[in-house]
Amino acid sequence: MRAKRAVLLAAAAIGLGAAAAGAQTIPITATGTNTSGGKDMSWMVKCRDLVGSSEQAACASATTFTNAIVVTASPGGWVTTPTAGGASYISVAANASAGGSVGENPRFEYTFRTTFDLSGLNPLGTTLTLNNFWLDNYWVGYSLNGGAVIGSGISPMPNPPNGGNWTTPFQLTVNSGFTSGVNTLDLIIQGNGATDGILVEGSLTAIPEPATLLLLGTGLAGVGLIARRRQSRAARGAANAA
Ligand SMILES: [Ca+2]
Repeated sequence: MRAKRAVLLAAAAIGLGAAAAGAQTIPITATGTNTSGGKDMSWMVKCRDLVGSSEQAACASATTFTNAIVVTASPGGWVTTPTAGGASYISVAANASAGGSVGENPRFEYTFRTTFDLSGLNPLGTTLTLNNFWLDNYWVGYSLNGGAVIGSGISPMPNPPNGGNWTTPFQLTVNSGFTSGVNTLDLIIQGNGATDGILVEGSLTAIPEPATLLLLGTGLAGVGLIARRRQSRAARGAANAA
């Protein structure tokens, strides 16, 4: 009876192990969902004046990375904010404007930054998918862990200036450039200074790193050994009783 239970336990452990060895989903914190006092605690923003003459006030308040501001307005053409999933646009100001409408277009560059943790997971087997990605105005690219800025991987391909990107939901897929532990994702856009921002919903899929799989395998072998020992002990006990 005890041996049977041990075998069942071992089988259950193997089942759990198989589930753990499969792909895991790690959420990217959607923009505007982890907030405090109107600030996004999971997303930072940095703003740069491309013309360089006189930074508008809201851009000047974010020349180094600071918590992004949750946008409370929905300009024409933007997806309703917050979305059904709770996400909102983020920017350098609650009205999404770096300092009102300005003549130069694009005038400002924004780098939005978030982090995610791949501890215990294989960076080589990771895929990042932003399945609901809105931006106003222009796509520049993404950067992982301070690497090169990459403009590809987005679908459909955003329009050049004055193309009305804010009416289109984009999808961004990233398959390489990940590292062990905490990763940094930068999304870089440019805007005209009036209603500039991004809205992001997405997640990562990752598989356990080889070392984790090895540990898991060792653990399973141990469980199997215990089960076998219990089984033979039970068999001896039965023989003695007979
Ligand atoms: Ca704009």
